[in-house]
Amino acid sequence: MASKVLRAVVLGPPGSGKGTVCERIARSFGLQRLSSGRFLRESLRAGGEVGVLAKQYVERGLLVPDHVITRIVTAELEKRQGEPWLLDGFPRTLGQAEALDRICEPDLVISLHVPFETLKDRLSARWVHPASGRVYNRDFNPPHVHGVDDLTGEPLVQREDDKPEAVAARLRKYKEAAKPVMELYRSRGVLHSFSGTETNKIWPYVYALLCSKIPPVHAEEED
Ligand code: G5P
Ligand code: MG
Repeated sequence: MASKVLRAVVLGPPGSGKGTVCERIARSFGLQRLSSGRFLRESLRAGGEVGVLAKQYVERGLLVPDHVITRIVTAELEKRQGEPWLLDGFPRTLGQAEALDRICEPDLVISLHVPFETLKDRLSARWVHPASGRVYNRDFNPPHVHGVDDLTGEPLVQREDDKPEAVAARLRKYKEAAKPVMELYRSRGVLHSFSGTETNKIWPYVYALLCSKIPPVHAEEED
């Protein structure tokens, strides 16, 4: 099979499993995962101009303004011209999708649909270690000791925006912003949607779709 440079996007609301699915795709197909959330967290830690601008939004779980996130992500993509990539969590608005098109139109868009109640439960079960950004989940990947970071032994906290009332508002806002993005990709015929309450059940379908586009570098792993 002729090797194809694949540029793929994984979309989905907060807590839908984008990070988990992207990790598996990256491992199985050797694609480079580019996470907008991770770039933002790195900018926050670096404390430069962009980090200061983004901080107030990220801490509250609000969408960072388009011009800020677009600047960060397009700079990363420009470094990788001609290479395959996998975008995790970008674009989330029509403005971002248009900015991405100016660099490269994605070949494949994976959209994760998880019921609202499941997302609410998942996010309100999330606990973080503020100093490192390590994320735990009470049910899916709990810390070794309840309420305590595995590596440092420091206490875990719940983000303000992961409390149930705040989660509902975040999910509503996500949906409004994402709708025109989905419509754009659907109209181009590149959108593939996957629904379910468990990442482990969605994964085999995502894997099969990717296999129809590029050869895997590692056989499917169970985890
Ligand atoms: P992020 O970092 O992109 P979110 O809020 O969109 O953050 P998050 O939390 O990273 O999304 P995810 O990647 O969709 O979620 O999901 P995940 O991390 O794989 O899984 C979520 C949790 O559920 C984990 O604890 C995981 O272990 C668990 N889990 C996964 N699957 C299952 C399952 O099957 N069962 C169970 N029980 N648990 C499971 O963005 C962070 C912030 O940056 C800004 C925003 O402020 C955003 O809030 N930002 C942007 N702003 C504007 N535009 C953009 N494009 C932006 N990108 C980021
Ligand atoms: Mg994520």
